[in-house]
Amino acid sequence: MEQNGTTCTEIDSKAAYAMLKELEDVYILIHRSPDGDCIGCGYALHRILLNLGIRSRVVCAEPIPALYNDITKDVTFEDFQPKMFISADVADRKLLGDLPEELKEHEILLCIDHHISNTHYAKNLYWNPHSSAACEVLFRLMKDNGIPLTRETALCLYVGIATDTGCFQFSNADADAFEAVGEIKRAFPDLPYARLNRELFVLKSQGRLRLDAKLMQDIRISESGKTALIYLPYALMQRYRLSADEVDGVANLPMQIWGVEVGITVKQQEDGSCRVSLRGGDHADVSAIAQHFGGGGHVKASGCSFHEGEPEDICRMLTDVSEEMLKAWI
Ligand SMILES: [Mn+2]
Repeated sequence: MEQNGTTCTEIDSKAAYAMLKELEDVYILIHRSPDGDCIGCGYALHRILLNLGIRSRVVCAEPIPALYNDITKDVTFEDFQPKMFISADVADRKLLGDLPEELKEHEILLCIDHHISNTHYAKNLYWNPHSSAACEVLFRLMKDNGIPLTRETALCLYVGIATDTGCFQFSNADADAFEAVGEIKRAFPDLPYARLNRELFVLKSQGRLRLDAKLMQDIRISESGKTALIYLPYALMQRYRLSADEVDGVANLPMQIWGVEVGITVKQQEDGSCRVSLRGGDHADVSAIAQHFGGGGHVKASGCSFHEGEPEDICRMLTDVSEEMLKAWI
């Protein structure tokens, strides 16, 4: 498959590992708005490369939330000058975000991913669009090549799979995902799984709790009761003094209502643009809504961005398209 003149080759786990072994001084790129999956996959790769005697660094355009401190302990090197680039959990080059220009343009040798919407921007792609998480794809690579789990990689992979399955509540939590996590837990039964689950999926700051209350009060539910939308103006984030990562997961709020099939979250950014997160219930394919607006993602979780337009108009367009598409789904 071709994109921008570069040919992308899909490779299997053996070829991917053969490629990893030949790397030298690597930048591991992960996506903007970093989540547990890209962080887990990036740092697990960092550990695997370390064991192969290869120097690497995980690079993200945006700061990695302190919430992930358990898995982001990396080994740093003096005079580290990257020569090669790989990417983890990045479906499209533009999702790398605002990286320095020379990093943005650099050839990416290998992408490890699980997004059906992957644009084949890398030279080689090792992926499985049926996998719950990029971390599950990496788990498969390790298993196929006899790379043993370590405490560090096990924790990274657990965090990634738990994150992308919404702590095993989304439909992507299939037998393969449970099997991977079963193996991880069997190999390292005493890792802090329970504490991490609570920290990643339950605990929130006081500001965040107040924001959730406000958003739930103002939630807009369509006449059919099937589309629910929350709009988060940038000023509201400031009022509650919230950082971008503190509002992570806010997109799951609309899905807490019985009967809602499409949950839409419109987040206004500092520059006035809007980032939209979409969540789907049993019948909806929200990647179709995202694609309609130039975005992409998974069937049950996807997103798109608007660089112009009034938030009110954006909210209305999204709701209208959702309601229209829902007619075909239910
Ligand atoms: Mn992912």
